[in-house]
Amino acid sequence: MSFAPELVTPSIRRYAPTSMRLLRPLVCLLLLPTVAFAAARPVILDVDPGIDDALAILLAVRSPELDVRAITVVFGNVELELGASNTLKILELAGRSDIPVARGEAGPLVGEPLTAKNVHGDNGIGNVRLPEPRAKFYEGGALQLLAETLASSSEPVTLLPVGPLTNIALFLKTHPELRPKIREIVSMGGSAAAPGTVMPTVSFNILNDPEAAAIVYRSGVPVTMVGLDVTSKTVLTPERITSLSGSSDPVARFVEAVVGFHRNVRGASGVVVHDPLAVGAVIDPSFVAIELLPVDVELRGDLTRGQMVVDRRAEATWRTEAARSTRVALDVDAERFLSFLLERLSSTRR
Ligand SMILES: [Ca+2]
Repeated sequence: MSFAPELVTPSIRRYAPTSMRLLRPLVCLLLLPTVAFAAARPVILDVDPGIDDALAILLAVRSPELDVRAITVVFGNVELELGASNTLKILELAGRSDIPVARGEAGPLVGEPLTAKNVHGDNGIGNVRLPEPRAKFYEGGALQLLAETLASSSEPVTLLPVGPLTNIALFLKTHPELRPKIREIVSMGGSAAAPGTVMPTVSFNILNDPEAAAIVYRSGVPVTMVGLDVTSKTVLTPERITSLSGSSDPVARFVEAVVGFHRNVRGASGVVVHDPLAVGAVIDPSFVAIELLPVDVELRGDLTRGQMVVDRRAEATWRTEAARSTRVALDVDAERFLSFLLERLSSTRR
């Protein structure tokens, strides 16, 4: 945004008559929103709130680099209806009820859904009570909202799924004609080498629908895995958020409360901000170190179903066409990202 006055001012100063100089502030004001909009990357979030989903949504809507066109909800940390209600509440908290929200799948393609209320609280957002939302859901459902949003976009849209990949997999299956409108998929879930969460080598999001993950990662659409290798290194502790104390900003108060939930109820050191890092990687890819690597999903195995298999051999023998479109985040500048996240979550400036 700061570029606009610098671009406009010299030409006016040099060529415009005195009367035109009076119009200069107005010209700048008219141009500023145009410049900001043109720079924002269109994204659609797919969420299962979820404390870290809530932080991811708040980061996205408070980041001028992103244009959040829609949010779809999937089962996961909590049941679909609860996660969907949480999404409306979080958007209302952020003053962004204008963003359409649609409900998607209530369970995986195969098997039964898992929840993680032991981590996120019975209500999914650290048992923090937010007002009942006034906004209504987009009634067409998640697949229709994805299709309409992509079809109506003049430029390819980035998909940001941070829950089980069920909605995205079904969308890729049912709307192959819209794949060219997907710029890339940046997904939180999986692990290349870090310990898993619910199983020794398996993350919650992938275990909750391995078949959906296989469809997405084998689709040939560019997919970036932002997994436990990087997200487990980003922990928002009470010590880190002392700057939020006493803030009148309702978002800052919410963040303080959910981080406190982990400390007080779970005895954890803080909130591992898995999902916000995927959003951060879209805003500024330099937060993470990403490599082009073949990735596939183990669908069998008593102990390994849902494990992401990342081929890091120097000469991988099973590189397929789809594998050439998969990338993996292997390292993160955690300190810089956490500072950035807190700055965004503690400020209402956009
Ligand atoms: Ca999530």
